[in-house]
Amino acid sequence: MTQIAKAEVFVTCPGRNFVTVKITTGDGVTGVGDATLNGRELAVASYLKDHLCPQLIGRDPAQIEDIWQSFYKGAYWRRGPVTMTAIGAIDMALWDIKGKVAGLPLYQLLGGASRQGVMVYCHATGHSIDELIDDYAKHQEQGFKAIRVQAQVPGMEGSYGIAHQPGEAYEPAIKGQRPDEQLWSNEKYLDFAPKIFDAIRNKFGFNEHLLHDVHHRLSPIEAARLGQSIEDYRLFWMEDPTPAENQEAFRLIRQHTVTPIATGEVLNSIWDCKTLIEEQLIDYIRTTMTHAGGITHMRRIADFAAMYQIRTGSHGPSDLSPICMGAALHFDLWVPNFGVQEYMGYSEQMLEVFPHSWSYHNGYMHPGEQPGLGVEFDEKLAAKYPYQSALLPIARLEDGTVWNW
Ligand code: GCO
Ligand code: MG
Repeated sequence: MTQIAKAEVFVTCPGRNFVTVKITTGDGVTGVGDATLNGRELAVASYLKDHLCPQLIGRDPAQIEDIWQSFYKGAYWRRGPVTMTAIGAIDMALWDIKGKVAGLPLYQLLGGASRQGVMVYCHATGHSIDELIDDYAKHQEQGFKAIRVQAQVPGMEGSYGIAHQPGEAYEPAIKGQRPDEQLWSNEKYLDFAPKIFDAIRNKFGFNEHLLHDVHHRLSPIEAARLGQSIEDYRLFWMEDPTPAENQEAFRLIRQHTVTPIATGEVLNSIWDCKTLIEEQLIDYIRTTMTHAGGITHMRRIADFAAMYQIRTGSHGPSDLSPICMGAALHFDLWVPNFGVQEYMGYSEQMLEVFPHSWSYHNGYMHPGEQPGLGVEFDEKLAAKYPYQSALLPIARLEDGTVWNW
């Protein structure tokens, strides 16, 4: 294989912004990686264009580990979402190249399939519990074995995870230069949340795995109370019950409830989840390829988690590009301690820009047999959709205090 000849960065907005890295070798093999950091896309694009891509030219694309280590240690300023997303995208693109050169899909390079398919969870949402029930039924018909449920807290239009219009896909980033501000109350949420699970289990029984995202909004003691109050509904997980910057905060939740806990979508390195894993404070680790340093670093996190019987449950929102989804499905098919994979889906417009080989059947996905990641990037089509500024919202409590969104 020849050296790296080109490393390019593309920002495109086929309905939402995606950042893509494309690496080309001297003999014309290409690899792609996802570098999308929702609401902060251009910061990663600049980190890549201005700092990492020039250093790649002339390097041996086969040296994935050495390139990873030199970008991580060589920056001196380690970790953080911008740095780790940039490194993650390059890492994915290099694995893509390695797969194409070897003529093997990524999961074969990692060690082969550990299962026949990847169980994915979808999102059911509603402005009311009745609307949620209808949406749940639709997803059940599509064969999903695991369903995340979110419903709007009465009077709180800013409830996390609710589609703007019934039947529409949920999209948190809002176009514009200033973030949208949304009203929130922990007390009202705590009062309402158990009613969601009660309604769903009463209507549909215990056939599907039930998931729920608290989206970092509770204090540890509130989260402990929520976890305890919903134990009988046997959730697959309660996600991000409290912010995880302070990993020790999860001790308190753990002491009080057997509701399983998932966290990690905003964490970027093995260090960010060290205590959570070592003290078995969580059951599922949600780090992703894109935001946690690519395949090379995710493999390290998953192996570390396996020692403590913690399983993977990677973040898979539509604000990570189909390239990340492809990489994640290969990883999930291989990783021994797999739990579940989030799959929010994409619009037709988005999928046209990223032709892919993965498939969905009856609750399970498969990455396909194409060499590498099995996802391509249509540069020409992408150029028709220029970047549009869009930001994630801010949550405020009823007295105006800024809260965790
Ligand atoms: C999830 C997430 C997302 C995030 C989004 C932010 O569990 O899917 O919480 O919906 O809010 O990725 O950009
Ligand atoms: Mg989440």
